[in-house]
Amino acid sequence: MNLDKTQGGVPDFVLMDQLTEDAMVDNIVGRFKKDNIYTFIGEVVVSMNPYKEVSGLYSKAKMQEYKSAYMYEKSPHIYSLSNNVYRKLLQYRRNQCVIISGESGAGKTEASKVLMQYLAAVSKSSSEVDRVKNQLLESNPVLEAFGNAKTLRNDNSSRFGKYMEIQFDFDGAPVGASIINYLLEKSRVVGRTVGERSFHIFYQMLAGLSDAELKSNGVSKDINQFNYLSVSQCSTVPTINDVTGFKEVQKALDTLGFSGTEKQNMWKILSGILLLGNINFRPDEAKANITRILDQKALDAAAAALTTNAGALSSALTTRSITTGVGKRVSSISIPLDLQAAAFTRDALAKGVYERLFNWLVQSINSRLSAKSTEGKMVVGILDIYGFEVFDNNSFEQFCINFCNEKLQQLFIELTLKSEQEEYVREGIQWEPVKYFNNKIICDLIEGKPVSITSLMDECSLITESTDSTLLGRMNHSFKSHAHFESRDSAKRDMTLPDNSFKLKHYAGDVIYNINGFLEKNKDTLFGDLVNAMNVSSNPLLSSLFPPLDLNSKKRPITAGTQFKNALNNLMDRLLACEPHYIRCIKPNDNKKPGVIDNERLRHQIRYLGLLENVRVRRAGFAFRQPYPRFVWRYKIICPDTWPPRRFTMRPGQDAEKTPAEKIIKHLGLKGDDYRMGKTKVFIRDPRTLFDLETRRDKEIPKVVVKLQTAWRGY
Ligand code: AOV
Ligand code: MG
Repeated sequence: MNLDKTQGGVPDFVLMDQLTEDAMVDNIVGRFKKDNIYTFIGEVVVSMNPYKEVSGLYSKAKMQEYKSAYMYEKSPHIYSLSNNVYRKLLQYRRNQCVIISGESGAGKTEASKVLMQYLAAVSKSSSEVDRVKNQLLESNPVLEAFGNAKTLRNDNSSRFGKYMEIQFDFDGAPVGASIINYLLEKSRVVGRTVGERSFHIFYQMLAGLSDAELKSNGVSKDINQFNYLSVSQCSTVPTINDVTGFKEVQKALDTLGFSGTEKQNMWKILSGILLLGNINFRPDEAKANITRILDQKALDAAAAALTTNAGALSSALTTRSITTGVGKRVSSISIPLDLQAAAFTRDALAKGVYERLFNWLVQSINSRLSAKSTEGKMVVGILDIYGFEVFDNNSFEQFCINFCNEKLQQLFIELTLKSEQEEYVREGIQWEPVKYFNNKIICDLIEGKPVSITSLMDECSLITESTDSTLLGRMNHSFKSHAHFESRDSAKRDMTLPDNSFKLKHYAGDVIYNINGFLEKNKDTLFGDLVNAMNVSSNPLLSSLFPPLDLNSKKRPITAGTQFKNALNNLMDRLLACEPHYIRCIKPNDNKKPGVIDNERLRHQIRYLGLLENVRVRRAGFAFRQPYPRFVWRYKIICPDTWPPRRFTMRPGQDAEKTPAEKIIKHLGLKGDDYRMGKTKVFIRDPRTLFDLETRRDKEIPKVVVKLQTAWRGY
């Protein structure tokens, strides 16, 4: 292991002299200033976003260096972790997963790409495998274009969650992959906070398509002609080039095998979404409760881009059919929508079309990437989700995103402690658990039984008369004295909160949610008239996104909240079935600036991520552990009983190396509690012992080399 303190700090927090938050901050800052953005906590990699290109950090040559080294032999890097993942996959033939967490802008998505690049670079190659590798890597620009956007926190913020499983064959060559996507923040399509953008692809398409192509879709380059884009007053971003971005997307779509027609159909649908946003409404001159289209041209333009019937679209936006009666007496009546409801319906359609297009894109990529056979395949799963986020105005979307982060923290807590504990048990060693904050209480508040925020949302969604304030009222009643819930009406009355809001004390910080829109977003209904209007489109892609509704189905649609909850729990099960690895991302400041360190923000992240506890757990037990053969192989030269090698060290196998390992330990002068001889590994409590071992080894190596040289000369 590289124990060089000239790197600005120790490479593994476990090696710190003092175990305090201050010491952790100092260590991470010290290393960061020397461009060492990665630090270990045992096998966990802590990564701090440099917000700049660190020279020499990533390269093919560097990947090869890490490929031939063990985890601790080289300075901490995502490559070390990636190599460990890959090695374990092949050695133990067990599924691995990498869980990347951290708040918005901390570097999760970048980390996931470094990991994918490493796996692609070091694994076997052949023409078929290279096709898979290329497609794997090219799925990133496509999904980022459609699923990422500029937010106040991050210029390339993931607005969907992504879990990708790469499948490997027996030789360790990637032969396929599958992607599961989680709740896309579709509300972004129709509006967002000032200073943020919609999904990248809209801007890329307008910047990248030729004038003729745009014209044939009924649009032009001018972003301000679209209400849906101009509303947030942000069209260009200094760090983003939409023209080159679009070229990359086009190339990636080609690599993934999307046809020219498919692409054209997509651009047409995207244009149609933008044009929908330009449709406005007015009350009928005679009857105020009847809503009319304000500008027929806007309607025609949208209908043309969506290649659907303008009349059908118009009535789907301004009226709603309701079926009444039973059996043969079923009839349909049409009721008018008021101005607000019509605008709401228009937006629901735009969001619905985009979401379905995104899901189709993921499924199409999956069908291209799917391995011919999944029999006997091993997988590496990579989880890159939206990070914890707090804005001035937080809604249902932030609620879901932050819930997801709570679940991941829960998993981290369980697994780091559990796997640690299990190892001690397996090796027959006793240990005392370390105290830590368990966020299970917050997960239960959100999804637990019998009453939780999601269960109340679902109950209210079923009752037509319920409004957002009904929901808030019920939450106030049920969680009155909950330690992590506050509102104007809770036990700890916080009168500074706006009256339509509630506060959740998340593990990563307090967030005030505005209740407005929660119920509608949870219900997430798209009226049948809209589905029909899209189904009859002569754009085959659009039509396929809206299969006809089954009018006879008695099943209640599952709410968005429950769907998300189920998907997350399914994800947790998947992750639990793999051997987990962690990348914990943190960011140095909130302004996306290189070289600027906000100590308080740093300390806050270290605290809520539970990093100090992580180090403690690692240290309270035994900071270092090594399988006997490896330990003996590396340190035998420091002990006269094991060097020059005796016969017993030459025999392979774990047990055979236990005796020499103990001899080395004794030679170091370790006693009683300093170490444990487990079943297959040696455990050393004090990390400084490792310094000692390494220093002694360094001293011995030149002698061995001199001896070898002398021996050569003798020949
Ligand atoms: P996130 O995925 O954690 O946020 P990203 O991976 O998108 O964060 O990182 C945000 C930005 O920080 C990137 O666009 C880069 O400019 C910069 N960055 C991150 N990691 C590195 C690195 N290793 N080297 C150089 N620059 C980096 V979010 O998706 O918002 O939760 O939802
Ligand atoms: Mg991201």
